[in-house]
Amino acid sequence: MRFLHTADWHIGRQIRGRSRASEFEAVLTEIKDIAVSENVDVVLVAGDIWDTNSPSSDSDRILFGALREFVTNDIEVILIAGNHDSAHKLNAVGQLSDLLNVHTQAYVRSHDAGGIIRINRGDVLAEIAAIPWVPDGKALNAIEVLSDAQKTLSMYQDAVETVYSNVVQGYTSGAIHLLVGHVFVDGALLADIDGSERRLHIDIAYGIDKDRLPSSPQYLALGHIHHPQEILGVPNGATAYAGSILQLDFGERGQQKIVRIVDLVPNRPVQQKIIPLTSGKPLIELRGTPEQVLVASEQYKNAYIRAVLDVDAPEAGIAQKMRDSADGIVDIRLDYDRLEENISTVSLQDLKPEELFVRYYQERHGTNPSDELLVLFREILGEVVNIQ
Ligand SMILES: [Mn+2]
Repeated sequence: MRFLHTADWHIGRQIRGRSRASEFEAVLTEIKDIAVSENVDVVLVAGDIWDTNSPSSDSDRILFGALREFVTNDIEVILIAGNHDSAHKLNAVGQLSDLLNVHTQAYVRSHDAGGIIRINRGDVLAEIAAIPWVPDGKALNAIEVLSDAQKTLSMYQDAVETVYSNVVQGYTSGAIHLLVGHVFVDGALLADIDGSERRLHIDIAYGIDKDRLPSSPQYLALGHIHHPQEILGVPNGATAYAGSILQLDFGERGQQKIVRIVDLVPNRPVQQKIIPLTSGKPLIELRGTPEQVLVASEQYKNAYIRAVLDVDAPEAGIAQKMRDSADGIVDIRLDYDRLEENISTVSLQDLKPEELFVRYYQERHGTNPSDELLVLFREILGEVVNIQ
């Protein structure tokens, strides 16, 4: 049986207030085309289907349109809830979509109460342990949450391990054994930009060590981390994040988005391959003076651009000016020498309004306000004082 593993669709996500609806439509069409041409039996969506827990009607239209295409092509779908999704909403969708072989797993269920989704294709049976995001609020009670952070994180990990090992107990012999989950695995790579790797660890985030994942599934199809990657050194040997399907924010710039095609037969190691996705606009960062960035942006007509500007000091209105000059620029950062942070012990009550303003400005922008700005401040302050 052939599976397509994808995750973290985040339908409805915008970038700095701009809609990406047409990109979502394009990439979901691309995924459907891949599934059809690769003769996929089942599409696994490992959570974070929507970007928010109250998605717009337009986001629903995009999702249901994509599901309809899979159904029309006789491809079954499994959707599990991620931390961004409303589990109740996914459960509601499932009441009807189940009839069309679009299976949902909104809540954590034990192996004997629906934790395993069974799919028959021809004479092959696949048993898919479907485990949505385990909400920390459900996994931990109030007393546990009140203990120190390390203890809380370790109790969460125990809870996740218990859930995962419970659900896979439902496997029967002779079937394909798969797991689809939305979970953070310790040490996962968040980003690798300009040679600097960023990894996340379970000493600061709710997650689980890879050694505590179950070994009985032939493949663990994971969602949650947006950087596509295989997790190496896991007990079962085949565990991967599919990653998101568009570069969703500038931390994901440069990432090649993909889907994974996974072939499974009972009791055999998995065969897998990666297919790159080409839809959606790239996210890039350009650095230099405002003029240099504008010139460079000419080459990136089809990208969302973060401009990191070399300036001497913050300049009012520069962000708007840049956005107006080049359509692709959606994010502006200013790069200038910032004052050393000094932790002040002065009580705010002892400061005059102008001193307060200067300190606020220093903290916000890392430099001193210009003389013109101070003149303006005094003028406005004068007016306010007169009103009073
Ligand atoms: Mn996500």
